[in-house]
Amino acid sequence: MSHAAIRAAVRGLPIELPSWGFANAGTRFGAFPEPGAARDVFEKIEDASSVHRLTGAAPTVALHIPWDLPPAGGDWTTIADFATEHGVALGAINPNLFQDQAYKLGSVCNSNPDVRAKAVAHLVECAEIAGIVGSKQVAVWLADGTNYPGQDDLRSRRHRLKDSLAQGYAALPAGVEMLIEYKLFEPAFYTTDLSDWGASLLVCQHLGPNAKVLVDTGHHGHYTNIEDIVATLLDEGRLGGFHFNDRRYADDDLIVGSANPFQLFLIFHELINGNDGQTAAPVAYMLDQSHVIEKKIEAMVLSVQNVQIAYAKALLVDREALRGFQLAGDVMGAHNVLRDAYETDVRGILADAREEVGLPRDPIAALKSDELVASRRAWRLENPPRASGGGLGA
Ligand SMILES: [Mn+2]
Repeated sequence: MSHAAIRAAVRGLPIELPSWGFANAGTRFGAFPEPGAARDVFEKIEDASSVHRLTGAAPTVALHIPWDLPPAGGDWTTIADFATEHGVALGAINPNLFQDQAYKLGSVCNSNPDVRAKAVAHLVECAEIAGIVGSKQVAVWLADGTNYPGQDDLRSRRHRLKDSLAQGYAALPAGVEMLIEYKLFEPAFYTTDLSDWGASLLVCQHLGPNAKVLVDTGHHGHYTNIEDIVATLLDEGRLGGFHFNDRRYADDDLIVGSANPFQLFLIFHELINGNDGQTAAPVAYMLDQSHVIEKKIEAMVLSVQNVQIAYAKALLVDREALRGFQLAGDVMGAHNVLRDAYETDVRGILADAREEVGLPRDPIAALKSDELVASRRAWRLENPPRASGGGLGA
């Protein structure tokens, strides 16, 4: 593929930023606030818009309800308008079905019908918010599961799961998808009600065509072949999108491409293969990262760049040569086609892709001297937030 085609394809890949990645977060061991970090939905949108202004690649920001709420007297239109004024739009709406005290033993799978009704009402609320702000997805992740054998009846939980999610699905506005995320374990440590891609796919098939699987790259067991899952889901028409992040041991929410960039490259190779061989499949590309010790905006800019690097390398794969080697049974020939692409330094191509449309060649260097980002940080140190915020560890 020509470098011009690669530059155009990379510029055409929208990467959604998570509002929660800009706020002060922590682990259960402690939190280390970054002075001037975003405290409310307005400030998160400001910071996301900075990443988009510097990279040109992050036009939407995902919201998490109720970590992101309009201020008293405001409504969701206020938030959507604020985003528009800052050159971005609102992306996936993420319900929170894990933090309320009522969810101690689960949300949509809880044996208590009152708790399930509360969880369903929240799903319906998030579907309505998606309709108001123009979101294309409601992205559902459940903390539901059990910690001990015998704690609950597994098949009953499964029936509750399908029944509850069907009620949320029925509330989706036209054109809005429900993305169903899975996670092997944590916070539940014995069973998880949606523990892998197969469990999510079965639920999606039960719900209907607008339910699709959301692959969070941090939510698998060690050595799981994520690119193989991607190829399968894409082939079944049920790949809804990604929550990109990276990890070494478990769901660490580290910067995507920091620990295993080769895996990210192979995922993009399948996304191009499963589409038209020219561009990655049009699914939702979202980051899901929570930065504890990183500088938050810089971490997002680097994440965007890492995704673009993986994509550009996958675009470099000589697919015609690859097919030839595969059909000829030339194992090493085929493997070397992928290696050649992966070993290519694409940073110059990406810098050219930015410069061509008036963006900084080096967005991180530009960020470090950005006056608007600095002035916003200074303002936050002197003024109270404009809305209530919150989030894990905040
Ligand atoms: Mn996720």
